[in-house]
Amino acid sequence: MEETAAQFEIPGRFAAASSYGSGHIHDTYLLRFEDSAQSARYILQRINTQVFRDPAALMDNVSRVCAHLRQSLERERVRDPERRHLRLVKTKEDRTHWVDSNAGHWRCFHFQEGTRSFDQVETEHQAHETARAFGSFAARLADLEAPPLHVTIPDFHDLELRYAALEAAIRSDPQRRAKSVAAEIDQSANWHEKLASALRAEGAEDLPIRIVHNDCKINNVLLDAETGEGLCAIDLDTVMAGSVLADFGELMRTSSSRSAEDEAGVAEMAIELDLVRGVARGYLTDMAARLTPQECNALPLAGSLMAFENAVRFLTDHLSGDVYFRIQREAQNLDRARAQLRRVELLDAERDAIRKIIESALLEFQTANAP
Ligand code: ADP
Ligand code: GN1
Ligand code: MG
Repeated sequence: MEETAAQFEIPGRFAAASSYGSGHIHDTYLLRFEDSAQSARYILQRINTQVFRDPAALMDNVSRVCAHLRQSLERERVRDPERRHLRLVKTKEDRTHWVDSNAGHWRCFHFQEGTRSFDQVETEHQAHETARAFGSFAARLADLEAPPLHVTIPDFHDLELRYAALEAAIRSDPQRRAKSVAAEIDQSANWHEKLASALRAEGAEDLPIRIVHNDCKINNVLLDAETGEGLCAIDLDTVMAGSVLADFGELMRTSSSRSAEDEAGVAEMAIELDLVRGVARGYLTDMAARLTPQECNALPLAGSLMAFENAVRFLTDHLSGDVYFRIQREAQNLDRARAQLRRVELLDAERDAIRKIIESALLEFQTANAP
């Protein structure tokens, strides 16, 4: 680790490195460097190149997004701009990343001190601040200058392709697990049909394409450790053209229930409307004025859609032998899939209540931000 860290433009001497965080994709390490006066921390990541096939394009996106956010925050004289965007540490050769002799691709960020990320939502304030940070992020990127961002993962939120991948995994069944998850496969088929017709009914199939984060789960945001203020959207690898439903839906999926992503006790799981209000009011603070009527109309479906998409992906990975999402224990991807299927059911059952909350937040912020 010391040799890798030495490739980056970090002052002082290497003091320590340890594994960090609970992301499912990259290998993330926390570094500490010291000099006689002080110590400073950094995040060092080995990029998952199975998932991101073109790491140079990926890093081009990340570096442009970071620079654009910095300019936007500085132009508007927002307080503490450096706490509100990821800051890349370049290599000693002024590159965005370093490639080791085993073709490992490494990058480094300043550690955002005085912040915290959560794997699970606890309060309405957290839901609000998480969503507020992602809404502000999307609003600031709306005027990103050309060229378009690279597509880092093709068809990332194409639900039909995700579902086709599940069907292929069921057919090939390399781990012989399909029989034991027949109930989850059946549920998935039912939701696939129901949600596809709901999408058509809501006219939500052809929404405008805008720059979105594409991975707005709760632990991809840093909140102020003292005040809980939403500061910094992180995990910028999937920032690219997409639909508002991906971001709003992922926020609803991860921040509308006080339960873990792999919650085993699904019977006790609940969607809580105070959290739904937090997500809606937080996200729409900066985004309400930008959304078309068609997008607004589709928002109440977004949570069920993203819960279903993640259920399908987790179940596919369980059947495939856990090759995509990192697991800490046997059958964790199955527990994740079950918990997401339960969220689909709960979010779908609350769709009318969710719509009312969204409508009231739209009214609040469209009025507040009217010219
Ligand atoms: P993954 O794609 O594997 O989820 P992330 O980029 O989300 O990787 O990083 C994993 C975790 O590391 C995050 O959830 C967060 O807790 C922490 N983290 C990442 N970057 C920073 C940073 N610059 N400052 C503080 N914590 C960070
Ligand atoms: C992954 O990278 P991470 O852990 O923040 C995944 C998301 C999933 C999420 C489910 C690039 O997010 O799409 O929704 O796990 N990221 C990628 O927890 O596939
Ligand atoms: Mg992450």
